[in-house]
Parts: sequence; C-alpha cells; structure tokens
Amino acid sequence: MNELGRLEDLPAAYRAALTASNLVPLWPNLRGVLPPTVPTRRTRPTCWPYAQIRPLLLQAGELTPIEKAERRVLVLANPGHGLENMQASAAMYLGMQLLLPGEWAPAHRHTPNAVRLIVEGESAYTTVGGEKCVMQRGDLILTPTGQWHEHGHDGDQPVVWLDVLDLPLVYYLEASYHVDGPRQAIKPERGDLVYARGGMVPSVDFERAAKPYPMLRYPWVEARAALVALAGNQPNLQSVQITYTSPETGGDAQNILGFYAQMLRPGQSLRLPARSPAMVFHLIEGAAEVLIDGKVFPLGEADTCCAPGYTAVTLSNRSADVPSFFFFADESPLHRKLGVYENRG
Ligand code: GTQ
Repeated sequence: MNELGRLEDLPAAYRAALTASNLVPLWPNLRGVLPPTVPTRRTRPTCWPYAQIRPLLLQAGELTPIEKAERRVLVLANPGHGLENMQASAAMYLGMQLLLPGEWAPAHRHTPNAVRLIVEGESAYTTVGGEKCVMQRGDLILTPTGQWHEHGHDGDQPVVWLDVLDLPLVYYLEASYHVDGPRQAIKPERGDLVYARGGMVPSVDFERAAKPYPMLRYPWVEARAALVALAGNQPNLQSVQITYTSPETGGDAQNILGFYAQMLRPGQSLRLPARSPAMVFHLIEGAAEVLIDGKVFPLGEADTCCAPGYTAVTLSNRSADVPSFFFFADESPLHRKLGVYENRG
C-alpha cells in the first residue's frame, strides 16, 4: 500500500486557498475514511452494571419530577463516541427509564424507532398507537417510527425498563424530531393476543392484514418458553436463539435494529461470529460472562454491555446448573438493507 501525501507536504498558501474555497484534498484523508480491511470503530466494548445504574436512577426520581423530565432516563453512553453524544454504537441508543407509581410520561411521537425491554416492577403500561401494552419483566414492546406513545403506572413500586432506539442513526440523517400530543384514547386491540399463536394470523374476507406492526408486545413468558422448547427439541443445537419478527411477514420486527433472545445451556460457552453490526447484550435471567476483544464482563441480571461490529464475542453461562437468558439488539437489519452486512466467521 502506497504512502500517500500528507497535508503538511502542501504549501501553506495552497492549503489556505483550498480552505477559502471550501475544498479539501482527499489523499491526506483517504486512509482515514477507507482504512485497510477493517473499519475504524468508535464503539468500545462497554458494560453498564445495573447495580450502578439503579441507585442513580432512583435518585433521579427524587431530584427531577416527571414534569421536568418528560422521560426520566439515564442514557447508557459509550465513552468511545463521547458521552455527550448519547450513543451505545453508531446506530444504537440505550437508556434506562424510571417511572414511579402514579406518574405519567405524556404522549408524543417521533421519527426514531424505539423498543422497551422491561427490567423491574409491575403494573406500568405503555400505550402505543392506542393499544395499551402491559409491561412485565422481560417483555419486549415495540414503538415503531411515528407511532404515538405514552407511559403510565398504576402500581406501588418503581418500574424500570431499557429503551433501545435507532436515534443516533436517525439524528445523523438529520431526520430526528418529535411531536407532542394529547392523551391517547385506548382502543380495545390486543395484537399480542390475536397473534399469540405461531402460524395462525387473522384474515378479513380472505385477505391477509397488511399492518406493518401487527404485534407490539412480545411477552417474555412466550419468548422464554420458545427458547426452552427449542433447546429441548434440538439437544445438539449450539445457538439456542429466537428472532423477534413480524408475525405477518416473518421479517425483522422493526426496520433498522434487530432483536433476539438467546438461551445458554448450563455451563455453555458460545462464540458468536465476527459480523459487521454492533451488538448489545442484556441479561434477563441467570449469571453470565461476555468476552469482547479481550475484555471480560461478568453479567448479572439486568446488566447490559455492548460490542463493536467486526468483533467476535464469546458468551458463557457462569452456572453449571441452570440456563441463562439474554436479550440482544443489533444493527443487522440496517446493514442488510444497506448491503454492507458481513459475517467474517
Ligand atoms: O420513552 O418515549 O429513552 O422519546 C428516549 C426518547 C425514551 C420515550 C428514551 C424517548 C423515550
């Protein structure tokens, strides 16, 4: 590979003339934007233990009333991107949101897609496009682009959930904005019940529904049961994983980020291949260890970590007796649509 000319090799007057005309020579910057073989990644392997987040989040509940926050969230920011940029990876945003008993986070809609993974507490709900979705630990609830959403809480203990948004990407595209709205009227629809049975979907007058987001709530009891059934059904299967999909199309549940649940058998270690998308790992149940680029993160329940793309990751179950269960998010729907998806093994 050739050594390319440096900026300092050019006469100062020439450089000044370029700058004055809003021009930049490519060759001093070419290797920076097109590095050899492996992209430059700002995303660093980072872990956010829940034991560190929880007390600070509860303190936020005392310091900042919901009216002053709208969404009371501590953002899980990757230091490699600069904390102020509020990114876990190039396309993923993570936040831990607290709703206290009786609080209400008012309706709005925005261009970024969101999902929520419920971490602790009972009796909170989110209303998405008029559908009231109850929140139970481990449930995944979609809030696709443009849909009205608001959060309420009828219980008597704090409720915490993990928000995963494609905000960094949509913001980078200069396409991120929100609109406030009035409290939503609740429709009697329950996509999670109508679509609860795999292989059976509603049709009206012999026509299949054309809803892009027919199911908003994916109950953890169902996801967990599917993983246990898969593990039992295929005892030699290495990777016991399910993908959260649209029950109408079988495609990814949302357009930009992908969502998965993974079971590790007792004592199992599993190497995930080096693929182009960055990944997020959140432990729902059990005790695990995540090895990313030589860094080992022990994960307990509700702990979250992230890995840059093009990096192999090894997950291990720290228990020899019981399985462990993860929620994953990644950027693979985006990479596949853009044609940059790679699996390097
Ligand atoms: O709950 O609507 O973490 O709008 C960031 C932006 C949560 C939400 C976040 C949001 C929300």
